[in-house]
Amino acid sequence: MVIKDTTFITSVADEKGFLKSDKPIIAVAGKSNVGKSTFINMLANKNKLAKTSNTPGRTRLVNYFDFGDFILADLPGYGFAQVSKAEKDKWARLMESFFANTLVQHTFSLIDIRHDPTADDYQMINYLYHFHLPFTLIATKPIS
Ligand SMILES: Nc1nc2c(ncn2[C@@H]2O[C@H](COP(=O)(O)OP(=O)(O)O)[C@@H](O)[C@H]2O)c(=O)[nH]1
Ligand SMILES: [Mg+2]
Repeated sequence: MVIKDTTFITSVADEKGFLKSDKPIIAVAGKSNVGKSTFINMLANKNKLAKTSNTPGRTRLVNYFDFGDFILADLPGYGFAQVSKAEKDKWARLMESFFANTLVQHTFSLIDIRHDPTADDYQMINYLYHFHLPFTLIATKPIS
């Protein structure tokens, strides 16, 4: 498959906005700051398709990108320490609703290879495994 033109589609903050598409949807999951946006930019061969940041973000948005033959959904990061229990619950509800309402063909689950997987990483992988959702683990930050 050749990825030619890639465009940002939209950011969605709640389940009412989840995208329905005839194209296959591939999700990108991982903790905040693991390198999800960097990974998406690498696939697109663009620097600024997805916004990257040095500081773990608090935004709870699903960002959609059109990759031509498929759609990439950049999922909100998890595991950000300074987040309240209420915000964590909100994230969990948003993600459950995303996977329940989106026909996700595949998930790239990004893990920072410099550290052991976190409890949240295990939870994410267990979730995908439990619901028989096909996924690939991607190790990020091999060189720091
Ligand atoms: N050393 C190193 N830094 C990376 C790598 N991937 C991402 N980063 C950096 O990690 C930070 C967070 O990346 P970002 O893509 O915004 O993470 P996101 O929150 O998961 O979308 C940025 O400063 C990136 O430049 C990598 O493979 N190696
Ligand atoms: Mg990001």
